[in-house]
Amino acid sequence: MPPIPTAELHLHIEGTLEPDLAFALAERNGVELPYATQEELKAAYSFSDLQDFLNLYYALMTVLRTEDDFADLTNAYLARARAQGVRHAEIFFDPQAHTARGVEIDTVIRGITRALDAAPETYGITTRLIMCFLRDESAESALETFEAARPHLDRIAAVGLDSAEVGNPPSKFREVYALAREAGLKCVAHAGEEGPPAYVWEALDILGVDRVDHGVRCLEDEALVARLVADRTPLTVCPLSNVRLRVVDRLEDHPLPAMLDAGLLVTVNSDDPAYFGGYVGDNFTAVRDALGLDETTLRTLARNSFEAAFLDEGTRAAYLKEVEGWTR
Ligand code: ES4
Ligand code: ZN
Repeated sequence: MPPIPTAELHLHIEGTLEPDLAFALAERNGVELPYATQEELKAAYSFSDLQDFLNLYYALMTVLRTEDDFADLTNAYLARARAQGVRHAEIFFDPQAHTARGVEIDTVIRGITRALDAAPETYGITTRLIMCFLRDESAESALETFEAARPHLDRIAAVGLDSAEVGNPPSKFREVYALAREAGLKCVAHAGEEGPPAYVWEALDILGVDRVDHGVRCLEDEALVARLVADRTPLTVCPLSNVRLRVVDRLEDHPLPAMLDAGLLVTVNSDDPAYFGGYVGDNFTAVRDALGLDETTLRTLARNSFEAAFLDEGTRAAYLKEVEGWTR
């Protein structure tokens, strides 16, 4: 059975760092990891919440130091994504997680874009790059990061907001989002993962986001659901992530069917696939099996991903045709 063609819209490139590549890069760069073996590292992949995961995520990415490292990481993701049906990927990166430890933003962007530039030919995948601000860092740091990225804005499609949500509402980043919009960038933000519906309202009304990342907690607020449906604001849902970070207890309890029933423009994505047990095709298979989704629903989810993508209309139409042509 060929995988269903999809666009992946919620994917942290640092979250694709698999244990084998992490150890290889640690060796190559002379970085000491606090784990002796891959088995010892893998034992740390049981998370109690978002912060618990973020601690490992930031610790492991210290092996990423050179332009080649970022290109290798990105190529490894693209190869796996292609095997799982991804035709278009909109990829987050966290510049502050690298600049804070002395890796220049130019190094990060050059490495990632080297792989992305070759991706249509090498993997048959089109891409966009989304620069995220760490919401647990200051608003000033986000502004500095945006200015440091200015020479590269032609390579950046959108800005996003990630890291520890609770206590760091979208309103904190009003200014940098205004600058991003002035510069012609699209805007997205993580909201309503661990944080309350009020954070989703702020992302919409204060940041003016074009998509909401996660957003699963919107279901707690009827008026918010009505707003998201009326505006057709896409939500990039990450089912396996939600289970691993204990946003939901079990995949069988995931609100994805309720979100679809409410008329929300929902997509399925992998978030940090090296940490959460699967890439986008694995997420599709898991929700199909746990939630009993039929072929029509899977096709709707795939169609939604291309509707929600930052694509020109010709390319979008071509991808939608691929979805209609897919047979299990
Ligand atoms: C993230 Cl799952 C998740 N949530 C918020 N920030 C993140 N950064 C990487 N993965
Ligand atoms: Zn995420």
